[in-house]
Order: sequence, then C-alpha cells, then structure tokens
Amino acid sequence: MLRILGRASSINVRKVLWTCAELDIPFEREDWGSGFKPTSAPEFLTLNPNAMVPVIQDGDFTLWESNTIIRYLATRHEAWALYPTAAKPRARVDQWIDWQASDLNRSWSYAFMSLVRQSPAHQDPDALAAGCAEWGRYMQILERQLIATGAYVAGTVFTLADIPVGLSVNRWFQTPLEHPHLPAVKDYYARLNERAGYRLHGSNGLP
Ligand SMILES: N[C@@H](CCC(=O)N[C@@H](CS)C(=O)NCC(=O)O)C(=O)O
Repeated sequence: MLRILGRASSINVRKVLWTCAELDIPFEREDWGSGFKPTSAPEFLTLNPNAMVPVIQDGDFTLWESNTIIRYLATRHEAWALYPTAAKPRARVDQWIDWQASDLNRSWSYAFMSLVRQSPAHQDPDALAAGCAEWGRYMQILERQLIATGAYVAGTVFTLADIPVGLSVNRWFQTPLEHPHLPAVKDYYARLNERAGYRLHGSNGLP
C-alpha cells in the first residue's frame, strides 16, 4: 500500500492525493506538517531532509518533491493518457508542470503570505500590490495558453500538468484579492470541478 506523509490541507500533498484519485491508487495517509506531527522530527528528516511534505513511500522506495511524485506515480501505473510517452507531448506536459513549480509558485509568494497567511512580515502595501501584479502576470500567461488549447493546459485533453496547475488556479480564486477578468481560466476552473478527484482534493483547503 502506498504511504503518503503530509497534511491534506497542503497544496503539494493535494497534488499527490488528486493523482491517486485519477489513477485509482489505494493509499494510506499520515498527517505530518504544520498543525500535526512536526516535519523537524528526526524520523521525518531521514525521509526528507528538507522537512517538507509530501513524502511518499512505495515499498522500500521513498520519494519527496510533489511534482516528481506525481510523475513517478503516473509512470509506475503506466498512465500514458495523463503522461504521454512520446517525446514532444511529454515535454509539453513537463513544461507546464515545471512552470507551476518554478515561475507560477514563486509569483504568488508575497500575496499569499500577506492575504492568506496574514504574515506580519508581508504587510507592506507596495510589495503586496507588486506581488498581486506579478501573480496576475503569470495568470495572464495561463489565460493565453487556455485560449490557445481551448481546454486544458497542455492541450485539448486533461493531463498530469492540470493537477499542479489546477490546484494553483484554486489558490488564485481562493485568495482574497481583486481578480482580473480571465474568462478562459474561469472556464478551466469550472471544467476541473467536473472531475471527481478535483472535487475531493482540489479545493478543500487553502494552505
Ligand atoms: N517543493 C516542495 C515544496 C513542499 C512544500 O512547500 N510543502 C509545504 C506544505 S505546502 C510544507 O511542507 N510546509 C511545512 C509544514 O507543513 O510543516 C514540493 O513541491 O514538494
């Protein structure tokens, strides 16, 4: 049985949970992370020296880094419809998965810490305005991509890339800021809400 370590409120843990739902992978989950067992515990640090969730254990194989975990699960379960084997379609999926982990994730950092976490260190109005603008700039990139595909982030069909990107869209709509009008992103959000896995794990918590 696949073991998932991490609180279900974490966006990065929810990537793994949603992937398991899409692929019908049975798992057991343990609550680790903020508000639960601390990731600074020595037994956790031996699994992930970064003290971050999620971590998975598949038999004697331990893995951390959420987007790597979802790629691993798709490959292990031969889910080629979600994660194609041919070089070009796979690279397109990987491109958007990596974009989420790097550029998009970085862009929301200040605004999320300020507006959702209410961090005292993130309450400078100018920095907040700049942070919201930066996040919006990346959401505009997503808007243009969704207009081009007419459906999902890597093309006309749902792929693994829609999991991290879809959870990021949930974060965007759940964060109390003035959202610019992005109709294709809004339609995409509605399209994702038609999926059972998304309804289960996509929108059930902020942090
Ligand atoms: N790059 C890592 C980031 C993981 C991460 O930021 N995890 C957060 C939760 S979303 C965490 O572990 N926070 C500390 C905690 O919950 O104790 C990944 O994608 O797996």
